[in-house]
Amino acid sequence: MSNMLTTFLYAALITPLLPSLAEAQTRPRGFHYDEAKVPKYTLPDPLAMSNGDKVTSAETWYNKRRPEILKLFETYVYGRSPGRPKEMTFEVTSIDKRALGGKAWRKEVSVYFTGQKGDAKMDILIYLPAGAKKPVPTFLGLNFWGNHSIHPDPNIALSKQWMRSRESQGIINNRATEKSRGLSASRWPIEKILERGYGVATIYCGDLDPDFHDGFQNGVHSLFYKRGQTEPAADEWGTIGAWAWGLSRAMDYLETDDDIDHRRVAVMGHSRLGKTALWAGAQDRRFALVISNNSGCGGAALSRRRFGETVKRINTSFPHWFCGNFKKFNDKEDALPVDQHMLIALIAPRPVYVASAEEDLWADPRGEFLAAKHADPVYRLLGTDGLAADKMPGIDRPVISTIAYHIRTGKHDVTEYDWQRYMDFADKHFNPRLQQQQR
Ligand code: GTR
Repeated sequence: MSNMLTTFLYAALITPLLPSLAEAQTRPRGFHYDEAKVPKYTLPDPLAMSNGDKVTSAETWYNKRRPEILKLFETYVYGRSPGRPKEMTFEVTSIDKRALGGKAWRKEVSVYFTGQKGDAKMDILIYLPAGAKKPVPTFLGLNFWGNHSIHPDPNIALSKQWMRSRESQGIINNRATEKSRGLSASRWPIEKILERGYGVATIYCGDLDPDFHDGFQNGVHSLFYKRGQTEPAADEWGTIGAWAWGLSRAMDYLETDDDIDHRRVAVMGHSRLGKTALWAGAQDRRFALVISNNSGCGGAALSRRRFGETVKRINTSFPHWFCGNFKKFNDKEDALPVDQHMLIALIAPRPVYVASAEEDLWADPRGEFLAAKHADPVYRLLGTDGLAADKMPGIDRPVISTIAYHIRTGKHDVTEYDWQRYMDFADKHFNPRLQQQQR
């Protein structure tokens, strides 16, 4: 075929298909993307006990209702997780005080879950601003493609863990190669974060549990099986539970590191790892601030709206993410004893940021906003300003109160715009005095 003919055929036949292909990826067919199709629903009241008693004091919230909601999420959504293993140890495996051209300190730390050097470990990569007065407030988050993917820095140890192959980006036969360095760098603007005085700590999620369903044989689950147990019980942790558990174990380390201000650690995550950040922040009050970036179904979005991704769909595509009991709510969202606004409420009164993207309808931006909004009564009961917006704000108009929210232009991703807002938010809540001076 002549080149001209090929070009003509491509333009005539293929090009018109491209937007719909892209759309098919971000908006799978057979799901609702239309507000008019959202069914009528009633949300459980975060401030009413399961027996109907109203919660009117902070004391009752902390002593009764919060534990009740936490238990419901453990039993029906993410599963129960173990605590910190007694034998766990840490080892600083590298430290460079002249990293990134002198701008940063880079550390790598291995966390051995059983105290034995071997595969039952995770590796934390840490960057701290070189000139900063230590200890430094820090963003902690899991990454999708290995620590070496967040920056082209050739000195980050290359992950040896299983990861999904992506040949074009240097992940061959489920293993990272040199070519995959920096592959997610656009999602981690390290220099910008360091310039604003924050540190970054990150771990590859696959160190905790590789993201495919193998019946929970790989990953950390099997370290905790009772004699004869071969998989988690229906109310025990799935993969998101294991990832969130890893964030708490990273916090165990951060508490021992004098360079890091462990009272000002923000836990952050995108998409499935945003669901994870919320669950980690909900369970572990050592996280001073929580950020959910485009977390969608099973994250910040209300399940009862069934807008975009649904409970049934997520349990079918990712049978390993949630606990076995969550599958009972496939097509039965109204029977859930919780909805995702109550997950956000568990974080109260600590600052929480929920962020959406305009084109990310699969994650239901309005459902994410509404969950943040319906957590507001709990935040107010506990004496904060909650979410300072009655209606969903316009595109690129962030609302920065104790609950913060934005919907930005663009697609499902983490962008520098998102990070700049998270740092504004952290400045406000971590450095109130600095903020006053700047005004
Ligand atoms: C999608 C999934 C979403 C979201 C996303 C991601 O396939 O349906 O819930 O988690 O993956 O993590 O990128």
